[in-house]
Amino acid sequence: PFLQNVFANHQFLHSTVDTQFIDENQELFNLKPTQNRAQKLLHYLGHVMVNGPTTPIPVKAKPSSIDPVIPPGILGDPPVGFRDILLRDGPEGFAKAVRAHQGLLLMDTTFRDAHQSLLATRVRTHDLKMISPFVSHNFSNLFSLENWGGATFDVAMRFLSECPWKRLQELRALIPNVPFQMLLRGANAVGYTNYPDNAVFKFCEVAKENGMDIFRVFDSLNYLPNMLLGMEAAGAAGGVVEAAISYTGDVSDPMRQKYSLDYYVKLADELVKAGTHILCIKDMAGLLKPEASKLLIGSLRDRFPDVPIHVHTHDTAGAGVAAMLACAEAGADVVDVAVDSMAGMTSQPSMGAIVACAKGTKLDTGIALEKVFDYSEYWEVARGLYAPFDCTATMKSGNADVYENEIPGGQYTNLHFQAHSMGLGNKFKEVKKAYTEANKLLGDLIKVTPSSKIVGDLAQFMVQNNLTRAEVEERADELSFPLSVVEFLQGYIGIPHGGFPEPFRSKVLKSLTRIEGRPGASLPPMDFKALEVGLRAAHGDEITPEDVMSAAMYPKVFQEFKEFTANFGPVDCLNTRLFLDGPKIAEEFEVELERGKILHIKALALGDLNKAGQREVFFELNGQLRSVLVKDTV
Ligand code: 3PY
Ligand code: ZN
Repeated sequence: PFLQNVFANHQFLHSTVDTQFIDENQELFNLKPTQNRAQKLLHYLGHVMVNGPTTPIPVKAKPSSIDPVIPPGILGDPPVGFRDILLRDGPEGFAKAVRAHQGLLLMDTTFRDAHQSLLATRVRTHDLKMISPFVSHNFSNLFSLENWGGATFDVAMRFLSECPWKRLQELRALIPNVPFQMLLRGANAVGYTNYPDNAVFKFCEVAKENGMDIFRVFDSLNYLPNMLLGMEAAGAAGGVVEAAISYTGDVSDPMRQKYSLDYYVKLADELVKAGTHILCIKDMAGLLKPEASKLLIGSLRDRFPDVPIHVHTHDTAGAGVAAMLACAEAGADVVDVAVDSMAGMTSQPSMGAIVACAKGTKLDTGIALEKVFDYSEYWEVARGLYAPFDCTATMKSGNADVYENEIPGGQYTNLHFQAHSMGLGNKFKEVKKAYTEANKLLGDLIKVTPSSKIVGDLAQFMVQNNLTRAEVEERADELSFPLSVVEFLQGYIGIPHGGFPEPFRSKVLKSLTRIEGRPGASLPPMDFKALEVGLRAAHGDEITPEDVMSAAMYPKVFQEFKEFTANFGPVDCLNTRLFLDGPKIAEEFEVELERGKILHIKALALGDLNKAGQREVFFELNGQLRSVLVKDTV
């Protein structure tokens, strides 16, 4: 299968050539990258065998040795789903159909938020693809499948060395009937900072072209100008706009007045006025209690009889199922769940529990429980492959203390990991307490990416420097705060509800500039053409419009990802155990580079350390002996 090139030329390999050889044999230097993808993958596998995983591993655990099995039930074409309605009737028609639907609809978060919350966002395209035909055939009545956006974009490139766009394209091909949903951080798109407006618009356009359907748009401060920008961008791309109000506080507690029922209803008015197709309550920390659900969703239902309402929550305290059932009772059209084995704790409430509880009632989901069991079994085993990232290694349960600290699901898990790695048993309690205090210091914020990170950074700063809230307030003009905190106070992510905390802000900023209004409005537009030219110069001509967007969002991460793949090839083709752990000696396996192009590989031996600190790793590749030299860095 390999074309003749210099690497297969006897004369060249034995160094009996001079530069004239190049002139006389130009065709041998036609090196298409595809020709050595196999060799690059061997290099990767050798590297992992010698040095361990290339991605940081938070837990000392090995991927399980059991492979997930695809359940039966994938015959013929998949049934018609809500995406067929969307393609036929457009976003408005789709919204009408959702509103008219009898029974409760579900969004499945297993492909995004569930693993972002439980497995450090590490689930790879390989394992998503395996189960995708089953989802398409057996969950055709889902409202949507959340499979993109949030932290997945960054993590795919940074830690999994795979292209987030390729993930979207491949899943789209396998699931044509269920709408795909993504989380768009408003003017922050899929990043942590504000981007120029044209970058947000272009991002949505390319996402829609690659198969994205529904854009859940939020802003981490519920700052309306940022939200409107994101909504406009998603709408202009032709997507379904789902404006999401981030929920904090407790509308059922008369003592909590800052984020009152009135606050949420007024914000919803603005979003409906701006033409959102769907209205979402995004309860990122899992604070929405059943009583609050009745009040909030009941009010929104009465006020907007024609607008579909979608509710997102996390099960951190353990009340997620009760809350989502209360939301549905109060008139929500769609609630978010994750399949059972990927549900609970800081993830979403369990799909199986909701399907079972709604069965036979007016909220019946129409989803077959047996199919949920099969789906759950797949993920239970697949989850074992991600043992090095599983929060249950250290976190044994959810905790109702979230009603006090209000830490969003994904961040709760991250902070737990971090506190645990500091080696002190009670550190997490201290961090959570500091988080509560830091939030108060900053004026009681909505806390979700990126505002949650700012509160977390301040909390960590307080723990590290042993500072109380009163001390921080008193010494605000002399402390050197984390950059994220300073920039927040400067107005870099927008303006919080109720304004910035004073005199704290003035004491910290002194003469530093303050941004007025929407931060993105003062950023110059991004020059995509110049960006593309630069990328071609750096990485060759195979730069796609999707690559340009990756670089626009994460320039450094994209560059490192390209360098990694230039060295190690398409590692997304490897199964997860091989990716994380490499093969065992004498193990034989197959790698599908692309449809029908399969490599047969056997790991043969690991050589001794040579004088240059390297080891030779021997493989059999499609029946031929190959070896790679790997620097031993352990
Ligand atoms: C994200 O922004 O990634 C979130 O999941 C917020 O809930
Ligand atoms: Zn979430």
